[in-house]
Amino acid sequence: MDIARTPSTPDGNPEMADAPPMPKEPPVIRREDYTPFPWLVPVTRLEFELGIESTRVTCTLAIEPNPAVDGADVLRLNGDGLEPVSVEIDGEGASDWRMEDGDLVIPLAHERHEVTVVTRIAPAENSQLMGLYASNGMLCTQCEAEGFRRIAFFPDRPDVLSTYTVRMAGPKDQFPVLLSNGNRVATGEGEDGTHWAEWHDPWSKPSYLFALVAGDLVARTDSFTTMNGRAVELNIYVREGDLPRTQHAMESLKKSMRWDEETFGREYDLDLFNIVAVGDFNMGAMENKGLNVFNTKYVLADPETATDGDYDGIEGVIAHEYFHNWSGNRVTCRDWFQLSLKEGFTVLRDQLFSQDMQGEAVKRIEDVRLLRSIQFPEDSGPLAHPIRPDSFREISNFYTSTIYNKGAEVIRMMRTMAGPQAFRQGTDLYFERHDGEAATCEDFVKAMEDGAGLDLAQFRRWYSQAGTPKVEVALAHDGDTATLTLGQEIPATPGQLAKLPMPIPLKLALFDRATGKHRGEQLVVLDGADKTIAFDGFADAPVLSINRGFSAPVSIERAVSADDLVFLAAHDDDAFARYEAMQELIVGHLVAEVGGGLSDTDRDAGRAAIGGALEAILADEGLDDQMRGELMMLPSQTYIAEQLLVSDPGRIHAAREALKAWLGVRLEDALAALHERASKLSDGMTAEARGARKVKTQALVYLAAGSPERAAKMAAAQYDAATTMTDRQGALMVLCGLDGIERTNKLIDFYNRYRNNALVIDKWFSLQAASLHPAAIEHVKALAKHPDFSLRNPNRVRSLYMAFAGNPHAFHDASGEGYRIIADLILALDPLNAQTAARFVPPLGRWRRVEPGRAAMMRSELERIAATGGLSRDTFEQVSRSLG
Ligand code: B3K
Ligand code: ZN
Repeated sequence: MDIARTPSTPDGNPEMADAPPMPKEPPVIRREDYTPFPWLVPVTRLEFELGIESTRVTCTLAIEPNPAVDGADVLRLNGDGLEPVSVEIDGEGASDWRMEDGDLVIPLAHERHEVTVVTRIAPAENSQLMGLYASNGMLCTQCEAEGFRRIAFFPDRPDVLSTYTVRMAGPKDQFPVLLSNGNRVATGEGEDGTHWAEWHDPWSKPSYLFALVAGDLVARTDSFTTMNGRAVELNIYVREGDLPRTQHAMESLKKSMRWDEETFGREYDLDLFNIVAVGDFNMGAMENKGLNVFNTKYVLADPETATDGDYDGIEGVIAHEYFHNWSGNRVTCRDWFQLSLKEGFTVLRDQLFSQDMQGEAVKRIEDVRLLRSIQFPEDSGPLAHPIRPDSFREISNFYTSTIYNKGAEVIRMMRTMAGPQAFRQGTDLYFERHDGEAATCEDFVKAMEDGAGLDLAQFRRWYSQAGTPKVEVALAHDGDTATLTLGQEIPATPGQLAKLPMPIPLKLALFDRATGKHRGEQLVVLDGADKTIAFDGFADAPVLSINRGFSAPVSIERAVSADDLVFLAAHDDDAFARYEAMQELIVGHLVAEVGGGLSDTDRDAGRAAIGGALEAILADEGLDDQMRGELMMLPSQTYIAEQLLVSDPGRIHAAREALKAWLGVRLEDALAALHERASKLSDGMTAEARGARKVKTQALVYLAAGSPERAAKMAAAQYDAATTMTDRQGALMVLCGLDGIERTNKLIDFYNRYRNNALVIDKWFSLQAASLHPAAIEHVKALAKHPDFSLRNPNRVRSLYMAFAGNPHAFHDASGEGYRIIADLILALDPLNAQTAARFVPPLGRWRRVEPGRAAMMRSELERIAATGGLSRDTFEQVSRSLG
């Protein structure tokens, strides 16, 4: 069957082409305009007099001319919302300075100077959570990308590296713990119950890696001895009471440190590594040198309150931030257009680590599912951009799945083409060449060419071209020869209409239908617009398994029979390809159903093929339950919509639910038996128990669609018997989608049980907002008024509204109310936390790909936002790109 319905251009509904009036535009920053900073700042000294309401900052910079720049007659120090209290040059008070767009501009001869500027900031008023802010009585910082300029005037750009000494003083009872980057070099007591600490970081770093934490915290302490015998003290700082939930994070940290030595030869380079968990945080975590700051979500876990997914998330994020110590900190980025240099590479490193910790097959499937559900839609919509963008207005908007996840896929392809050993030679050379520097993506590619021995001349296009390539695949058979024809097309994206072909590494195997075996996997690189390859010695037409392991981040388009897909779903020895065959089988069926409508005969045949394949998966004793759980998963509604130029979310939802219900009825006994078997194995934290929990909830998902009353009873029993959050949350998720007393009872029970645990109450909000319940919109409106809801906490905002925006039947409700709710949220949140507000624009920005009735409503909500005065740069940029 053919699922080739992805659009070549991102525009769908041409009758809605008028642009709305726009407020004054923030400037566009372009990659091609890069120039080095005229000054070097070898030494930075910061002094903080800490207070929640008011903090005084004294920043002293030793500056000297940058020999790479001809001359300069001013020093421009970036500031955002700062006023200088005083300015001193070379020890003398200065008055010859001016403010320009928030920056402090000082006329200055191009020679060595010492510049001291005092500022006063108000952490308690900082709701943006960028710069220095207060969270639950503690003070902490977030500086990436441009937060340092909210603390002190500074050349706040990643290519200005400096060594920092930080002295902080404050009330001892309020801030018993005082932390910054590097090593604590001195401490002392002050007057009136104050104390102070001085920290020195010997490693030169950009301002975005600066961090400070002051608060009433306790630590889990451990140690690690590096491969060269350096003893490193490890601390994870949390609020008192949370300490018992830090063990998994600490284990993950130690595993990450060992793995990076063994796999990439990277050793830790300080005597101390601190992590601090913070409840109010805009994202997952931050890799500040020697002082990582984490969202509590990625630190705290025990089986009672965290799911298996949460455990994996913690392991992955701890590893990611730790790995940045080399890919990001020791080698940083020249400018923010190079963000994928550190993020794509570090995501690949954390993916490889998690594959080694958890098992390669399932981890790879999870990573591809994430890529397809978030990055593919981004790459085919109005916000599409290359992994090395050419321009932006607000860099915070470019911490995207494209930069992170597609960036990782691009480096993974280099690894696939080079092989792991040569790839390691490439990364060794990259670290050796650029240690202590601010580098570019080009530097990375060059090191790969020189170190790994690859020719990447054409491959560089992956850095400059946006859009998910489509690869047309056809296999012909004649006599003894199977002939494979490959062709590629890269869809147009905003600002990029014509594309050049890119090298695409495809792992493939040809299966003998009779034996169920193949003759060995091959790597074929599609290095032009098309390619034809003949395979001899096939008396019968083989079955093609292609893009095994998801060797390239492309969309494969081919005519393939349901029989071949059923064959691959049962026989392929590549776990990803097996999963992919199931997905392809189901997507093909649902796209045909939603697109043109299936005849009764074709619907029956399609369902029978899917039902048979799923039945075989349920019965396959050679499969472990983790993998069985993956194979049982239906493709997401987003992924199905992605196959269609313009789609009706209501129809996709109905068709997907109908198939689920049909499978639930057809396989009721087998699903119930699986649930019963798995229930006996699902206690504890072993891989077997985790697999058992996964298939239990998967079984309930189908049963809830096919036999809701039976499923409600089973889910309630699972909830009551649960010894882990995975089982309890899985059961409640299923109940949330059903009507009845069990739903109400368990929701009340869950809330009362965990009312003092913010991370679990986040789950309580999410489960209701993401539910299949027909009244999910009403539930979300009520939850927004719940006393535990607050716009000031990003985790809580995401738990309610991101879950809702990702709930297709509710968000796309035909009334348009879902769109209104998200637009209202953006407008209310924008003045408080622009970065988080702007993250809610992309769901509305998909309007061109939605049927005209809903598209008009989505677009008009975007126009309503655009017409509002005083939007942040973040939201302005996302809304204008989405309308443009
Ligand atoms: N580097 C940080 C992300 C900072 C985001 C700023 N808006 C976390 C990470 O990717 O590791
Ligand atoms: Zn990162």
